[in-house]
Amino acid sequence: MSTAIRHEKLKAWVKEAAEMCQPDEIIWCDGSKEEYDRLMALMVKNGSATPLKKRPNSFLFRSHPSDVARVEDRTYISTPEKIDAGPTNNWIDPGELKATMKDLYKGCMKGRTMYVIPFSMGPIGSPIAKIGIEITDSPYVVCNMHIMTRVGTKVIDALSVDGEFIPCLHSIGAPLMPGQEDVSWPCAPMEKKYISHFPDENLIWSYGSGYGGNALLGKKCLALRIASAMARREGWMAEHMLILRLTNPQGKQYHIAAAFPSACGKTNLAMLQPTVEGWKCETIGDDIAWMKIGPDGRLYAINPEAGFFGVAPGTSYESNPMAMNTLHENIIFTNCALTDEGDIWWEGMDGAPPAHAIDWKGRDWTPESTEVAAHANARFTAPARQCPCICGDWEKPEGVPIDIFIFGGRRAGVVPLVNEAFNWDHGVFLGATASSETTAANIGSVGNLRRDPFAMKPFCGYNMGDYFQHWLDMGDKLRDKAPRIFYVNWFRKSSQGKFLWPGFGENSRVLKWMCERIDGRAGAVKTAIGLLPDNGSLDTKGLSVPEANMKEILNVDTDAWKAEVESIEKHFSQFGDRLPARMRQQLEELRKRLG
Ligand code: SAT
Ligand code: MN
Repeated sequence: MSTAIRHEKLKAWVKEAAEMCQPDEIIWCDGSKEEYDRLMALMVKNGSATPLKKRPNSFLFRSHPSDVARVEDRTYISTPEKIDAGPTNNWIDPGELKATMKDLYKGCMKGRTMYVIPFSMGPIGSPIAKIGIEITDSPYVVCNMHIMTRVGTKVIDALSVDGEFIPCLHSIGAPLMPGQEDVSWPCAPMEKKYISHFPDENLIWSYGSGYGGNALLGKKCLALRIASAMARREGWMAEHMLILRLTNPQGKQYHIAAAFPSACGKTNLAMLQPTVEGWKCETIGDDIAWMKIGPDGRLYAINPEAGFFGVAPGTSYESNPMAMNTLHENIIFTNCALTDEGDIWWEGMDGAPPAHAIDWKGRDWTPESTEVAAHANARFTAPARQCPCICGDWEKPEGVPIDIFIFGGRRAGVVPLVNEAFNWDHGVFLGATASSETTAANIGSVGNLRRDPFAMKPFCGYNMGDYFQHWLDMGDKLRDKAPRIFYVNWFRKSSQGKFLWPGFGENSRVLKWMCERIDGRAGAVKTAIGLLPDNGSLDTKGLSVPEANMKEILNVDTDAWKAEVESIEKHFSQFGDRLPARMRQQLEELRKRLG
């Protein structure tokens, strides 16, 4: 394939990387099935992949116990000025960071193969799509990229001789010396891991980790951190959002884009099976939305990815039957447990746990074991086209017109099931103040409350204060064509610590209310925090939630919200003069409404 490359800049970049990393060999990936099969066979042979007897063409990987999730405190936004990375990002001066990383990259691929992966985020040829080239020394990354993005010769053709591409350099940081035996998941120690972004140059350098968002650079690094900075410069949006299509019994379609932090159920919501009669849901994306204003002035969204990198534990026929039915074949599983029958297993799967399994660390496991069998951030990598409810238009180059934005998080208290923003600025305020209890998707403690604006805290490639302003600017451009904005919390608990809302398919009731709000058919009461469903406008027919619980999940506790205002004030103060005046004004108005 290398003979076909006529893009001088690309060739020069690959040559430069090869001189620095010194691989034994360079392979240009063509994205073919043959390539995928060959690399998988290689990884089965060297012991890093286990083929699953029960699932055709599916494989289990076990990562190094230290390399199990995104490493936010090793992730950098390296802008010339620190202030442009903002208070929510780690920053190192680009000159210094590049010098440090060049030292690490020097000879880092010795004894290994360098793979050059041309990939497209978004359908090739879509006006919203972008091309990236990932260089990696991990065949696991190549196979995951095959599923998660559109890889191959077509991308090289689309680039032609001088097309724009985003260079993404990745190394696991584990050179192999002559005679040295390889391990099944090579990676570098934590203090040598760097996930670095140079947004001014559209450049990504990742070192030391082979896991998920640290290594599959098309996903969080390109499609969110670099793309968010590009989107601001170019007047579009790159968001941490699922995209779904809801169709009502009359056949009217609504497109919803929803932002939740990692591991808060985006994949479940994206594949929702409505319990309300006559409504239908189809999936367009489960993690990332790229949106541009179309010729008609509306906001159009594409899913830049081609697969799902979903959290495995908790996924079941009960919680997400569509995901379960996506996973029968052609799947990469990482850090799940292995059953004696040659299938995978994880906590929260339907039915009884296996009597014996091999856990994610490769040890014997039984239900009596004190540790979990699958890591809490165990993942499946699945082709989106295999999802039974994938929308026929999921690859439409121009995207789908968004009617509704939803923000949310995981909050045991205070935040009601649903509320609607009074207007765009208020909606941006709801996004800017979104909060959630932390999950296992990032390394760190679980269950702490953190403000995660627009679920973008770990993914915004520039100053978050400027990002709020970008949202306001987009609203100014969209005006009456702007999507309506809602905030949800599926995770509110009773004083006994029980979830008040059943969630999953029943969330369709809340989505239905939103659609009916748009159509002017559902009522709402004005509260201090937003518009809540009025008596009877939320469809609870056939729902077995006690009246008292319904009351509690829709309750707005003024005192609790006054405390929330203080916490928002503190959250906002970190942005200094980069906080848009319109956001400060929203906070003042909330304070006034609370009395
Ligand atoms: O590891 S990923 O960043 O790809 C998944 C996630 O955190 O959402
Ligand atoms: Mn995500």
